[in-house]
Amino acid sequence: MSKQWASNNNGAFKRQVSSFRETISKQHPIYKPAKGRYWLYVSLACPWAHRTLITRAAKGLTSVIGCSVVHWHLDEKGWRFLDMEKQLEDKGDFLEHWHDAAGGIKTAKEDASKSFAAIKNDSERFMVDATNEPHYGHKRISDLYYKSDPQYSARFTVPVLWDLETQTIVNNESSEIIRIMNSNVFDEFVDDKYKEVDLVPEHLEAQIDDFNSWVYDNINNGVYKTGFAEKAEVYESEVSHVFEHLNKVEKILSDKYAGLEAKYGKDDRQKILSEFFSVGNQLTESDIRLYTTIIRFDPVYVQHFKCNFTSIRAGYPFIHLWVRNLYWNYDAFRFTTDFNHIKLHYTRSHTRINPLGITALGPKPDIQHL
Ligand SMILES: N[C@@H](CCC(=O)N[C@@H](CS)C(=O)NCC(=O)O)C(=O)O
Repeated sequence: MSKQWASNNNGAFKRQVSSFRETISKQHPIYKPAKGRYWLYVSLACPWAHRTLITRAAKGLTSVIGCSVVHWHLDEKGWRFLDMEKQLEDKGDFLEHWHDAAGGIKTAKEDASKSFAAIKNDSERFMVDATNEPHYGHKRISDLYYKSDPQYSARFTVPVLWDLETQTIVNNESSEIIRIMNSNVFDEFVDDKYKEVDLVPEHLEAQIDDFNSWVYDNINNGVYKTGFAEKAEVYESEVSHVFEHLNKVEKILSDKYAGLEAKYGKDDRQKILSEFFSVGNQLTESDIRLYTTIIRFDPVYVQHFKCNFTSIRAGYPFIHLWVRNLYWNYDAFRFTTDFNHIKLHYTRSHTRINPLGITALGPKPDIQHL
């Protein structure tokens, strides 16, 4: 059985370092800002890729930087796109789903929400929940890595920010891609209202960096270190770190809420929520980076990664309010969150953790209303 992560002999999970680290700017000798020149390749399941999708939407870049989505199932060769040729050969399946989707009679997505048993785990199934690769007809994310660097020998991760002009990867590190998107280099191509959006304002930058750094190690990557631990002692120590740091976030958000109640009065919930963010009183990159883990926590990490001291909804009222506020009140969050991709990816791809590939149906609902 193939292993989808690297671990050292202490049984601890180690995330690889990203290899393509360029930026985009007017001064850059190669990568200049332009509309339609760059393309983002993502998985809707992946929390790191999800950061880039939220930032792209929040900064109004959806018509400046195009996007392709891989299928939720990660196999031993990595992420794959919708394979149009294969689907055409496999006529029955293709036509059935094509008509469903086009005619709106019954989409595979609706099937999935009723029963995950309707979704097969083989790589041949019709991939309704992926896009094709529109520029080169590539079948896999690995094709992009090899096109960029024929000697590439590390993992084929998403997100990938691609340059259509030089046909190379600009950057495959989400923390840097979101800084590029926030840097205003694309301002001339977006509506005025988006030029005002600054997810890393100068006066909060130090606080954002500090928050991000402990959240990354103990929460974002912490859940992976917990779930991919290969020894009980490693698991037990990592899961404790996760919950210690969720407690820390809960305290920050509960203090923040108390301050906002004092400022606006207990009853002005709308005003309170308009400033209820993790750092400062505005939406920042820290909210985006924390959100992509918290939104996956109850549906996946509690059972699949055994992060089960409690759930967000049962144990963390302020984190729960914060995540629902982002999900229900901000399109950039809600429209980039796909619970089917999220649940199916983890439970059907990590065969060492979940060999039978049965996807837990709960919790119901995936996210509660505000
Ligand atoms: N440092 C990267 C990490 C990205 C990453 O680990 N992506 C995972 C998905 S959640 C991936 O593509 N894994 C594919 C593989 O390892 O084969 C970033 O933040 O951009």
